[in-house]
This record gives sequence, C-alpha cells and structure tokens, in this order.
Amino acid sequence: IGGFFQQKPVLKNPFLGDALLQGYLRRHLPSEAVYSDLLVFGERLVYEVDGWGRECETTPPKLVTYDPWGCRVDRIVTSPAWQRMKDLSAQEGLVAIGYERTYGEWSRVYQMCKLYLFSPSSGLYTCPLAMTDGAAKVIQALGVSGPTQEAFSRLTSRNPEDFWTSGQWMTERKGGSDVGSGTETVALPQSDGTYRLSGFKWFTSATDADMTLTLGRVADRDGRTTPGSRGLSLFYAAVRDEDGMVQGIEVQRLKDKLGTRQMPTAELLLDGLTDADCLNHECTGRGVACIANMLTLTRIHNSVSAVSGMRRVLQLARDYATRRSAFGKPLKDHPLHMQTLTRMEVETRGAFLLVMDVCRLIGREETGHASQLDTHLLRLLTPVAKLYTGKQAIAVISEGLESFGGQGYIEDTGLPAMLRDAQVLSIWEGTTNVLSLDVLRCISVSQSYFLPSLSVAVRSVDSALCGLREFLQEAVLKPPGYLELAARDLAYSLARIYIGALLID
Ligand code: MFK
Ligand code: FAD
Repeated sequence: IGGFFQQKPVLKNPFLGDALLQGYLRRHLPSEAVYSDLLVFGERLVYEVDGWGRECETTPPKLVTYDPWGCRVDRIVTSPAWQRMKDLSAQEGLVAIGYERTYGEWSRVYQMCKLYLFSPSSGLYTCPLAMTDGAAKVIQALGVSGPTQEAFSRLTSRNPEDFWTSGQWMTERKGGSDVGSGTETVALPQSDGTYRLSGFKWFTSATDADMTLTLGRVADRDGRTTPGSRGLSLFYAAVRDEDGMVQGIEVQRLKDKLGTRQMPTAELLLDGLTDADCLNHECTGRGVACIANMLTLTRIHNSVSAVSGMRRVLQLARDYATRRSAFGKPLKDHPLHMQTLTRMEVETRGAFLLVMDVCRLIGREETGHASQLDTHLLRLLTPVAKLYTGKQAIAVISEGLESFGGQGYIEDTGLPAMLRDAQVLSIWEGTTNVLSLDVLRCISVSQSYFLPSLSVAVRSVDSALCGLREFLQEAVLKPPGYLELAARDLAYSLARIYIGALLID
C-alpha cells in the first residue's frame, strides 16, 4: 500500500564535497601529495570505512569477566570493525603524520584535516587516536628514553603490527575536573625504580589500549602522600602482557553510556599495577603540568571531531534537501529551510577556521616556528576552541537531525548516534565551565601578554577587544566572584570575536 519510498541521503566523498577545506589547503598547504591523499582517503571512507563505523555502533564492546572455567580474565571484546579501525589508523598515518613532519609546520594541519574527514565514519576510533597522539606528545616533550622509547615508536608507527594506542586515566570518583584534590591513587616505589599503583580510575575510555598515562601520589616509606595537585606525579605503564591480558588491573565494569557506545569506557581497579614508570622524577609533584601537553592535544582533537560532526550532518542535510519534497517542491527550494541550513553552514565554517587556526599554531610551536605571540595564542585558543565547538556541535547536529524530519529521530538511519556522540564533546577533556575558568586564568593572570596577543592576531576587530579589556579592568573593582561568574560569557565572547575576524580575513 502506497508506492512512495523516500530516497535516503547519500554520503559523498567528504573531501570533494568540502570547498572550505580545499580552499584552506590551497591557501596554506598547496601540495599535490596532500590533495591526492585526502581525495583517495575520502573515497575509502565512503565505500569502506563508513560501514565499519556503523558496525562499531551496532556491535558494541563487551566485558568478559571470567573464562568458562571460572578464572578471572577481564577481557574487553571489541568488534572486528573496531580492530580494522586500528589497522587503518596506522596505515593512514593518522597519528604518525604529526610526528613525521614531512610538511614542516603544516604537518599538524594535514594530520587534523585527515582526522576531520575520518571522524564521523570512524566509529569513535578518533577517541583512542586523540589519547595516543597526546601520549606521544607528552613522551616527546619529556624526552624519549628508557621504557618510553619503544612506546613512542609504537604510538607513532604506520605499521599495524607495531601500532599501539594509549589510555589517559585521570578521572577518579572524587574528582574529574578537580583531579588535583580528587586523585587517590597511590604509587609505591619498588626496589628496581618502578612503581606499583593502587587506586580506582572511574572513567577510562578505549580501555583496550596497550599502554596508559596516569596520575598518582608517590608514597614515602611510611606510606604518606602529599595532598593536592602538588602531590601528583605522572606515570607510564604498559598494561598488557604478551597475550593481551591486563596485569594488576581489575576491569570492574563497562559504563552504560548515552553515546560513544562504539567504544569501551571502563571503571578500573588498579590492584597493584606493577612496572609503572614515573615520567617526572626530576620534578615530583608536577603531574598536572606534565600531562598538560596531552590535554592540549586531546582538546584539539575534540574540537576537530566537533567540527567534523557539524560538517557531516550538513553534507547529509544538503543532499537530503535535493531528494525530499514538501508542499510540491524539493526542500532546497524552500527559502526558510535553506536559511536554516545556511545558518548551520556559517556556524560550521567559523568553527572550522577557529580549529584550523589552533592546529596551525600547534604546528608552528612543535617545529620551532612559533613566536611568543603564537605560543600565548595557542594556550588561550585551545580551551576556547574546545569549549565553543563542543557546545556548537550539539546545537548544529541537533538542528541537522530536524532537517530530516521524523527520520532524523530513527535509530537505524545512523543519525541519532551523531547527536548522542556529540553530547560528550562538552563533558570530557574539561567541561565548558572548567575550560572557561582556564581561559579566565590565562587572561586575568597574564593580561599583559594574552590579550595583546589576541589583539595583534585579530586587528580587524580590535574595537571589540577594547570593550573586553575595559570590562576586565572594571571587573577588578567588583566584589570577589564577579569575574568567575562572567568566565563563560567571556570565553564565548573571545570565541565569537576571533571567529568573526577569521571569517572576514
Ligand atoms: C574525539 C576526541 C576525543 C578526545 C579524547 C577523549 C577521551 C576522554 C578523556 C578524558 O576525558 S581524560 C580526562 C580529562 N580531564 C580533564 O580535562 C580535567 C579537567 N580539569 C582541568 O583541566 C583542571 O583545570 C586541572 C585538572 C588542570 C586543574 O588542576 P590543578 O592541579 O588545580 O591545576 P593548576 O594548579 O591550575 O595547574 C597546575 C599546573 O599545570 C600549572 O603549571 P605551573 O605550576 O607551572 O603554573 C598550570 O599552568 C598547568 N596547566 C594546567 N592546565 C594546563 C596547564 N598548562 C598548559 N595547558 C593546560 N591546559
Ligand atoms: P565534576 O568535576 O564533578 O563536574 C560536575 C559539574 O560541575 C560540571 O558541570 C562542571 O562543569 C561543574 N564544575 C566543576 N568545577 C567547577 C568550577 N570550579 N566552577 C564551575 N563549575 C564547575 N576521564 C579520564 O580520565 N579518562 C577517560 O578516558 C575518560 N573517558 C570518558 C568517557 C566518557 C564517555 C565520559 C562521559 C567521561 C570520560 N572521562 C574520562 C571523564 C571526564 O573527563 C570527566 O567526567 C570530566 O572531566 C568531568 O569530571 P566529573 O565527572 O568529575 O564532573
């Protein structure tokens, strides 16, 4: 009954369909090799990888606690598609590109553009890649030596047989934002110079990782530890034996999550995890400062994923607007519908330019090209981009779902998962408020260089910054707590001012 069947939206090569991305690369990295790599990768995503991404969603990971004979095994079983994502990530150099630096200061932009294409088809494999990249950066910054030598080469390998992923175990039950006072994990020094870790990690994503970076408090001979952030040290541990089994760790359970269901997120009891290496021996108690490089990079990855989610929903919505008719004409001929899509487009473009600018800055910093201004801008704009795009992604993807009408709400179209997965972008790697306070710390503690750095970078909207500067000067005279309440609005203003400048530029 009823002969009409609606055509579904069709995914096309995301590189070919993205004029802004192509234009950005033409302007900054006009390389034939990069162009053709992204073009071919875009084809592979459509015809091969996107299906694996769906498979990751429909075959979520499971925890097997015991083997048939009652022995505790704590094995996390992931889908074959998830395994293929790991191999593909190595082959395509999704972490390696950032360290090979074939394109000098533009290598990060190249890597992040590739991840931007990959992310919506990746079945959330971009999450372990973000942490892997962050771990490699921390290790590189602290000096690749001893046990981390092998780890670094595996994290940055293009060979699937050698490639490792890393976890980032920071959050404990007492505190995820406030890891400084919330971390209870104790590290007992061993006679061979390594540490034995005991504690409870409350959220650990992509727990099938080969290694991890984590925080703990070194205990003295009497078992005493230093409280607060000053007592935290950074540890590296390879978490599996040759058979892939975890050692000294109990996987208590996998979280039952709103989204990111493709990926295991576990609660881990560190029950005497041995052979952990302290990565900041020389400056014990600098755990947060030492892991900050990981936070920077994972926050950039988060921002890339946020924009790519917006771009994907828009590409599908635009295609659908040519296939679906209402009131006698295709949706694309309804001005109000097109206005809605155009507003999403502007949001997405602005976010893309902001995020790419942060990628440009980190590329400059890593290759020794960064001026002092660049370094300050990178520190300031990383949390700005993360907090802003994390929230924007939820809004734009939600609007995107509505553009498919009722079908946007139907599970097996794959569309609802996009919204579920977007919801986490503003929570993990620092919530909106916590990052707003980070931005506030940057600009209020160091007003003398952060605001001027922004002002030079965005000359065209200097007057807007004047207003902001005046606000900050006046705020000092207000009651305590006033500035903190303004932190979020301040961070949003910064994001909008900067995006405005990039769009005009
Ligand atoms: C698809 C993409 C997927 C991405 C991967 C997702 C997987 C999920 C992974 C997670 O969610 S991992 C958990 C992430 N957790 C957080 O992001 C914690 C959020 N909380 C904060 O960021 C807090 O602000 C912070 C923990 C850093 C506060 O801790 P403290 O101990 O109160 O830090 P404090 O005193 O502000 O800073 C200590 C030092 O670190 C200072 O250095 P100095 O002592 O030299 O002054 C800071 O300057 C430095 N620091 C802190 N944050 C920094 C930083 N340096 C550079 N960049 C930063 N962001
Ligand atoms: P809380 O810190 O308790 O925050 C609760 C609320 O209070 C938030 O809205 C926050 O913005 C607000 N708040 C806190 N402090 C302030 C303040 N000073 N001023 C104003 N507002 C404030 N962590 C890991 O370490 N590794 C992982 O792999 C990992 N994976 C995750 C995967 C998923 C799917 C999720 C959801 C989380 C994951 N996390 C992981 C944890 C995540 O990083 C934390 O949940 C996050 O940092 C927030 O910490 P919390 O849950 O303790 O919230």
